[in-house]
Amino acid sequence: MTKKEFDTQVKIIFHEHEKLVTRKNEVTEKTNGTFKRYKYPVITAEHTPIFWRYDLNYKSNPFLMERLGVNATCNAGAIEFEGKILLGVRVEGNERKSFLAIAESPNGIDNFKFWDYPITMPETENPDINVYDIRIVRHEDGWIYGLFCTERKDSDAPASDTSAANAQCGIAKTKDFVEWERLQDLKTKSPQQRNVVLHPEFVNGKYAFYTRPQDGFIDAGTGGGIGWGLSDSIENAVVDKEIIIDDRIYHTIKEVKNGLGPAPIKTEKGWLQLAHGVRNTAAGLRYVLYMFLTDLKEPNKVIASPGGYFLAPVGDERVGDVSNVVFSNGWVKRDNDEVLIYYASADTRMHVATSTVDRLLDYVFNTPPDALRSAACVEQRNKLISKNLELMKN
Ligand code: M1P
Repeated sequence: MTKKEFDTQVKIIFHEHEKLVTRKNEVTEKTNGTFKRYKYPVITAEHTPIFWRYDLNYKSNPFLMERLGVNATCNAGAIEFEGKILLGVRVEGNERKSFLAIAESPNGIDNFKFWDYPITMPETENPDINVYDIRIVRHEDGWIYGLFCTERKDSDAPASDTSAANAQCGIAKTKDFVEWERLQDLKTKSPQQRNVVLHPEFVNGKYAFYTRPQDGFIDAGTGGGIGWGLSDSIENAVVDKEIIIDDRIYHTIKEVKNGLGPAPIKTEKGWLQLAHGVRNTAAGLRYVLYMFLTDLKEPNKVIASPGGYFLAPVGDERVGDVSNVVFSNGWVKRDNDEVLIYYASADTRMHVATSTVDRLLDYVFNTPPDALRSAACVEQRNKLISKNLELMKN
């Protein structure tokens, strides 16, 4: 490639990138009344800056190759900050390591642009091998916290097992998303933790954590369920007593495992909670999103629990690195009560769906609970059918 060809090609890739990140998003026409989906993913690997991937120097990269490719952008935490929507995106390089990076949008629907540098997350004395799935929480103590999974090789595993890993909850705090102070990892009695979320308010004067105790890296084992525990400190967070507030249940969408998504949204009627539920199939694990509501004063008490999934992968969302997966760890309630729900599909790309607090409350209160048996489900459906047929007669 001549220098002239190189320069032309550089212009083309920058132009294509700009077109992609400034593309207007559109609501898809089909809606189920609960939320609206959007036509385009809000962030893909191609949204990451060109200068994160290519060496733009002709001398050191005469073929204009991507030197550090990006494989996926998924599982983003979310927050409204200084009038903008920020996503703390899990960016996965071609080498499989994830890192966290802020992408910002004026409206939360499109035009997401990454800040120039990813987050430089400080480490504890025990270096992380992989960090991912940040939950961003503005806490009433005045700090913004990021709780994320820190994964390290399982040092107790036999040498022949090169994939045994240990997952724990890393904690860091920030005021501006640039400077982060790393705190000690959360300590619990469970061998492993993932999907840990900080409750935004003190409970009985303590920091409150939603946890997901598990025995192994993939298998929940005898653990599992969405747990809850309190800690006196956030700098050295310790949850001594962990109770399960939302269990796994046979033959439901959360039969194999579940985990809380983002920090809950406070409403007049309770805390809106978004979580993922996992079941097994012949094609592998299927991850869907579900919702429930917890009590305003006792956020660990479930007061409404609609049956089934809230959002499941459809169309292109079904396919990617880990197919048949949707995962959410970020949503934003705006001042007008609109809720922007960020979810990743197939561990590959980020999407947005929109709803409102009113709709979500209606959803959690008025969607019938899982009746747990086919016959009981038919009974539930027959009630709906006869009510409607009666109405349709007139
Ligand atoms: O691959 C699907 C998801 O698997 C894990 O979720 P969980 O902790 O519930 O098993 C996580 O690794 C998550 O990042 C991933 O999206």
